Order: sequence, then structure tokens, then C-alpha cells
Amino acid sequence: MTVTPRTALTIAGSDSGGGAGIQADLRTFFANGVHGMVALTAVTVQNSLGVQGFSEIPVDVVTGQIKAVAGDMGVDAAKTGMLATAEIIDAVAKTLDEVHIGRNTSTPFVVDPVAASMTGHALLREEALEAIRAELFPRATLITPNLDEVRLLTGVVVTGPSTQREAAEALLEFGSEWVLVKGGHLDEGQDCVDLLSDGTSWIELSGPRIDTRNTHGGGDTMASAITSSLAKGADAPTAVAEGKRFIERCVAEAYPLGAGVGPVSPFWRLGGA
Ligand code: PXL
Repeated sequence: MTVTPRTALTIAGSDSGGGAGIQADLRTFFANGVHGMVALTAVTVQNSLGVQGFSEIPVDVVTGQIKAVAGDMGVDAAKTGMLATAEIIDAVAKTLDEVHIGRNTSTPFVVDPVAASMTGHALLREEALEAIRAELFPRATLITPNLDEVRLLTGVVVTGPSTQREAAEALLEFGSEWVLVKGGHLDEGQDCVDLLSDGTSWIELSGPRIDTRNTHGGGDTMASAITSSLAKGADAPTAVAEGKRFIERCVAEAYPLGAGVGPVSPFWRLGGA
């Protein structure tokens, strides 16, 4: 008899270029042996050169997708990426409570607070930052901001280990169980050091800094790899360590595509793409 795999749900936007957003999330879930499901929040128009615009999905369609899969197929872990507007964030938060996803339930929930694309194009309307802090962070098992998002969310400019810790402390005030402050966007150092904390444990995860311009979708892929491990029952420190090892390979095998920034490669185990 064929065994039903664990399931993971991404609540996020589409990247027409296939490298980030739900496309990265689904590739990563399936590459990690987890059945991926989607609640689409927005459709971006983009290629390797950047985002040209986006249109959000009606709020009841976003929440309908979450209820449809949660009620029938079951969700072993969920994550959010691009959420586009405060209305979508508020509605997603309420729906997650209804279907029992998030901290203080048995279904872990990862919030990747996507605010902008790598090329600086806003993927979130400005008033929505407060909704992420107030509505999503308190429901999150783990939040995974990059350094630009840390600055937008807390005002802390991370330049090294002490400001990375200050940022983690400031972010934990918003109520998530764990925070991962990713150091990938720091210029200095040969290693890429991420800091994971629940306010009691302080765990530094160090890995090689890989020299490539093709890092499109890297943040989404790392958060989805962590979500995959959580769906399979790992605790947060184990899931983050597994996610970091996974994203290192994805970045090492990232490929050029188009005239701009190419995508990371979640299917490196299959020999590419
Ligand atoms: O990598 C952040 C991200 C998330 N979601 C969508 C995106 C991007 C970056 O471009 O397009 C849909």
C-alpha cells in the first residue's frame, strides 16, 4: 500500500518567472518528500529583471483555499510568504485560528515576512507591516526575516553579532515562539551566520557564504525547507538546521536564467532545476 506523505501549506504569491513565491515553495516541499498545497494570495508579473506589478486575490478566495485543504487533506505545517495587503493578513490570521494552525496548536506555522523582492519592488502595501507584526507574529512558531525585513519591522540595523542579537530580542517581543535572524545579506565575513532564538536558547548556525549572483527565491526556499522538516515532526532547532543545509545546496547549484538574477535550485538532488 502506498503511504500518504506529510503535507505542507504555503500561503503566498505566484512568481511568473518560477523562481520564488509558491513556485519555490512547492518545489521545495516536494523535493523534501512532503505533499505541497497552496493558498494563493497574489499574482506577480515578473521575470529575472524584477517585478513589474501584482494583483491580489480576493480575500474570501484566499481563506477559502486554506479551509478547503485543511478540512479535507489536513495540514502538517504551514508557512506564509507574500501576503500583499493588511486585509489578506487579517483574514488569514482569523482563518488559521479556525483551522487550528499556529503556535499553541499541534500544527507549526512559519512566517516569512516578505516585504519586497530582491530588486526592491514592494510586495506588501505599507500599512500591512503592522498587520504582520500584530496578527501573524503572535501566531507563529517561527519567523524568518532577512536583514532588510528586520530593519523595516524593528528599526534595528544589523551589522554584526551584537546587533543580530538585539534584533532577535526586539522581534521576539512581537510574540512568535522562535525567531531566525538570517545573516545572508550581511556583506562581511566568509561565513553566513544565522541566529535562532526563543529568548532562552541562542543558537548560531554557520555555513559557507556561496559566491553567486543567482539567489532568487532563496528566502522562500529556506523557509519552505524548514516548514517541510516541521511537517515531518522535527522541532524548530532541528528544522532550521536541516533547512540551512538544504538552502546551501540550492544556492550552490543555482543557475543563470534570463538577463537578471537566476533562481536557486531546490531539485539539486535530482541533478538540477
Ligand atoms: O522572494 C520573495 C518573494 C516572495 N513571493 C513572491 C515573489 C518574491 C520575490 O520576488 O515574487 C511572489
